Amino acid sequence: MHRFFAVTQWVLASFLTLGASVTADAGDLPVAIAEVYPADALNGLVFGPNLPEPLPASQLSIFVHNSSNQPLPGFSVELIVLQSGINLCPGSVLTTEILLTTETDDDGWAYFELAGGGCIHDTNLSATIKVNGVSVANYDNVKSPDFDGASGDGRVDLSDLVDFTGGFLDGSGGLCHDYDNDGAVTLSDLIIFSPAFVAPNHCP
Ligand SMILES: [Ca+2]
Ligand SMILES: [Ca+2]
Repeated sequence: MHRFFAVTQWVLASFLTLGASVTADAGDLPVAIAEVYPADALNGLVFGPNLPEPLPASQLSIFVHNSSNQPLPGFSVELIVLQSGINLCPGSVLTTEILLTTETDDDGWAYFELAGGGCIHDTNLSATIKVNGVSVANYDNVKSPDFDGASGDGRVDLSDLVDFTGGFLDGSGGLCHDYDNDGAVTLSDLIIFSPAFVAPNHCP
């Protein structure tokens, strides 16, 4: 498995070069455009147990700017994730939905760490990002290497490997480990799973 760790960095770096833009009507405020890395390239969010180190794919970076590509500092940024199917690491806020809030910095960037496991596959509005209360991005997929076919239990171990391998080899594991949501569990997904399994990643 270690050979795949070496190529993790360049693949995730390539994800970070990609991004999509979604515009929104923000009333009297400038129209905010959000570029979300790596979620836009993956067409979904990736959670991961955050120890010993957060997975790169679980570190969400959001660039908020106007139509002239000028950053919009001081804008509130919210991340809302349907709780059903996702198990957060201890210490995260648990309500009827997962809600994280922060504010763009002087350069227009906001950051979230997605600590947890589970799977929401192909479900409308699984996750929403709002800037100053206006929806700027929606995703139908929220996934994690910590998923054993039933749920996430806060650590990436053999039970998760079994489910991943089922999807990778013959599709029997379903698409919960299809982190880039291209319809199959392939090498690009193994590159995200492998370092989480090798570490192994776990919740506090
Ligand atoms: Ca697990
Ligand atoms: Ca895939």
